[in-house]
Amino acid sequence: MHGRWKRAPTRDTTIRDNHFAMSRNATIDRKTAETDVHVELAMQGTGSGARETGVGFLDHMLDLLAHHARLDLTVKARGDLKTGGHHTVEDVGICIGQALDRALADRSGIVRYGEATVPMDEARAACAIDVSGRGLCVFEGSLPAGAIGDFEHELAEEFFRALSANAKLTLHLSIERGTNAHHMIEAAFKAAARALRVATALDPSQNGVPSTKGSLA
Ligand SMILES: [Mn+2]
Repeated sequence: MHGRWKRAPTRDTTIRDNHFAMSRNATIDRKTAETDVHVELAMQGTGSGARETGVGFLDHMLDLLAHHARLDLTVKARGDLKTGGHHTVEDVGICIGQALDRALADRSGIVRYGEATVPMDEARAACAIDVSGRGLCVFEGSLPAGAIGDFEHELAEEFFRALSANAKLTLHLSIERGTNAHHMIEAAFKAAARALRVATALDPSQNGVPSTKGSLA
C-alpha cells in the first residue's frame, strides 16, 4: 500500500480511487473554564508537528503517539495546572479523539481493526482497536501509585478513555507487565499508536465503509 502511495501522488488518484484522494485531517479548538486546547491532526503523516501541553510527560507521550501512529499532530494546551495535570490530560484526550472522529469522517476505505504488542525494556503492553463507531475503553493493568511530574500514573487510563469515547473507538489496552511506570505507560502509548496506525490505514481492497451493517460513524 505504501508503494502505491509513492507511485501515485494523492492528487492524481481522484478518478481511479476516490477515497485515496480524500484529505483526512481536522482542526479542533475547545475552551472551557479549565483548559484551552488547540489540535491539528492529519492521518498518514510523518509524525510532524509540536506537542506543547504544559505537562512534560504528556508531551513526550504525544510525540510517541504521533510518530508511531503516523499522525501529523499539533497540540497546544493551556490548562489549570495548579490543580494538577488531570484536566489538561483528559481534555487533550477529548480533543485528539474529536479530531480523529472528524478526520476519519464516514470511515470509508479503512482497515478498521488493528492490534499491536510493544515491549519497552521490562514492560509490555498490548492494544486492540476496532474503529467501531462506539466509544469504549477497556483498560487493564495496575500501575504503581505516583506521578511523573504533573502526570499522575492513573491519568494514562483517563487519556485513553477520553480518546476512545470521542473518536468512537473500541479500544482494549492492557499493560501486561512491568515495574517502571514510565516504561509501562510508554509501552501503552506505543501499542495504542501502532494499533491505531493499522486500523486507520487505507485498505486498497476496501471500497466504502468496512461494515456489513454499512455504517461505522
Ligand atoms: Mn520515555
